[in-house]
Amino acid sequence: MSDVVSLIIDGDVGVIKIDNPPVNATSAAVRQGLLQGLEALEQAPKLSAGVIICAGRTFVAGADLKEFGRPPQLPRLPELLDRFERASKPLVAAIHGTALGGGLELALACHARVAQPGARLGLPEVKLGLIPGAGGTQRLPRLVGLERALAMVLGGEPVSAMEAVEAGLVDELAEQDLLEAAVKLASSLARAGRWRRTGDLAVPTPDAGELDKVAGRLLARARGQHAPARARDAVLAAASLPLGEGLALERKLFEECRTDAQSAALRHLFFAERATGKVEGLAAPLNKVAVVGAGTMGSGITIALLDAGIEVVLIDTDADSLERGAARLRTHYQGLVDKGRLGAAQQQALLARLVVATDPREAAAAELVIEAVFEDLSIKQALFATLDEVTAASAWLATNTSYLDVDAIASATQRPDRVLGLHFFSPANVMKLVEVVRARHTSSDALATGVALARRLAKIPVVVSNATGFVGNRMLQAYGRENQQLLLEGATPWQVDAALESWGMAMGPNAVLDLAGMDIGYRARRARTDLPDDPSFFRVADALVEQGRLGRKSGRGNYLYPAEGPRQPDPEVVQLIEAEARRLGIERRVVAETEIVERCILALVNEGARLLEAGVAGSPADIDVIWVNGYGFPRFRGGPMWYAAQRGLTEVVAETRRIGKTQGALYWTPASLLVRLAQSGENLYP
Ligand code: 3H9
Repeated sequence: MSDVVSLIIDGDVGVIKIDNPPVNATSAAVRQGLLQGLEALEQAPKLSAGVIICAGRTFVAGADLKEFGRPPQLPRLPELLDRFERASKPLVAAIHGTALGGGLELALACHARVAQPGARLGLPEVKLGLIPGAGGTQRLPRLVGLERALAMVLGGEPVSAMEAVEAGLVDELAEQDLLEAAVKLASSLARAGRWRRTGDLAVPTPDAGELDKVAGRLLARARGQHAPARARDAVLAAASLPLGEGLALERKLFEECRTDAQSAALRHLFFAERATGKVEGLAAPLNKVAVVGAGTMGSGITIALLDAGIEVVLIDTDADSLERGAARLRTHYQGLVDKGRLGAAQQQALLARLVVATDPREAAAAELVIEAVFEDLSIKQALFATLDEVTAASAWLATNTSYLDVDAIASATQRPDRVLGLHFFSPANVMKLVEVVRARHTSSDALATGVALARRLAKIPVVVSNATGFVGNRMLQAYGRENQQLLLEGATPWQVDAALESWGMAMGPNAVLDLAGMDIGYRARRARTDLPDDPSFFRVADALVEQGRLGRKSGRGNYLYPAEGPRQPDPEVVQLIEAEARRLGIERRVVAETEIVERCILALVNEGARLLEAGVAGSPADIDVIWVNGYGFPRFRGGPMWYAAQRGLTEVVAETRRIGKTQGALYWTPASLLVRLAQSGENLYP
């Protein structure tokens, strides 16, 4: 029938099979094939029912995201699915893998659903700034009720096949052969001569209070995003409007989402996050990894490795630190057991893969060593010299440094081609981002091995080149310096944080400093020789540290942290800032929220462009992935470089120059890449 959809006869049942790798998305060819398949099925007198099934690893995982932004091709999915629902013969969806978005909508338009026990079903459109646009918001509530439909559509998280059965979304679990079970069910519906059209069902009467609670909770989580509120309106319409009108409203709201810049930004990130994992080079499989340094970072990395089924030797030459690290691991897993998220047997199996040691020679059998010791170049160099001696010549050696020179660390070994950076973010078992650092001699196989490991740990690796602070922290410095300068000029830490948080940053820069511990940056600045000659550079942060205000860990930093309750502004901090500003001859004034956002974000953009120019970042999309996944940049804005591109580089350059008039050229000379692109009318993205 077509390359991607075929009709196979199984007794009196026609099996429409979709085979469109990698995820059977409903591309134009699939939609055409489905229509032809349905017509052929309806016209064949010998066939009394149909089954929709997919080849490969999954049921349809959604509309084809590559088609968004291209001219639409017929048949469109909503009309096609209406046609499926009104079919003259019963249709059964046979689900394995993931039935997501348009895929679940296809299943909802069928007359019954059979799923393998491991299948997952969901409407994740909000994660792409969309709402379900092919009947999902109208048909799902008719099967599972408004409350659950709201939770699934606004939250975007899939449910398991078992939950789907309990909710009434799936009719049957196929413990054995999926196709056989679906064919049997389709045949029996045909024999009975009765089948149910989802769209004909009434929406169960909701509990209004509960509805408000569910919607309120989910919308609060979706701060700044447009799609979830539209999704709520569409789902609630299922209860108040007849199907046809509900579908028309869904269509209208879907179109608003599709043309919204937020959706373009989120779809950009979807592909960008998948592209960063594609590197040349041969990745070595890893089964045994040593982690040196049992502090917070080392323990977090160890958890991530153990969770991925890798054997770990955790080494710390200080027996007390090692014991604290080991205790942290035990507490972590015990916590999961207590919450019922891990079985006792699994806990045992995980911990059985862990060995702890104080002697670096215990790294001898490791295929990869990840160093996570104190940020001090000479300590790291000495350790790498030792590791070079004690490990096999084939072992890879990685440093988790967040800003030190990886070339200098590699130079302590005889195998600089096998040395790389693996910059995890804290807490390393939670944060998705890993900067995989290419030093001067790092081989492509070493990079590929680092990237593959990060993927195996379910993280998002981004390859960056060796430079102080790499990409993420280098940009953080530019952003942080602007924050600090704004404080001296008249803003308060809570004002800066509130402005950036309401713009969408997960946490303001001053709250972040307090969380991370301000002494870390303080020490790093003391050790560096490349900082600008600028007496106001990070002066507020330094003065706070000098007063013993290290952040949360000391109970006070930019904020006060009472033993109970949330952080609080502290007038003493304002006095300290005023004193510093006086000393530096800076006259304080009222700083507007718009100025705060503009200066912090454009500083970020300009530094990002400089890193692109210098080849430290591989692409603008890499920078976006780093800032969204490592630094809380709002996803719905697509990342700093995407934001700049959408705003227009001519405006970005003009605005950077305008700020430079009062702030000076040291920080505010627009990156020549931006100037060049703006002049030639090009943009950052192809
Ligand atoms: C929608 O359905 C709108 C409708 O309501 C209305 C329409 C009118 N399109 O993630 P992976 C590619 S909106 C095109 O690495 P995994 C992906 O780029 C959609 N391509 O694998 C990658 O390509 P490559 C709602 C897609 O096993 C490859 O497949 N659906 C699509 O870790 C493998 O992907 C969603 O939002 C797509 N829809 O995870 C689901 N999906 O190899 C989005 C994937 O070249 N997808 N690709 O890099 C996912 O969540 C995951 O891909 C999935 C598999 C869980 C399916």
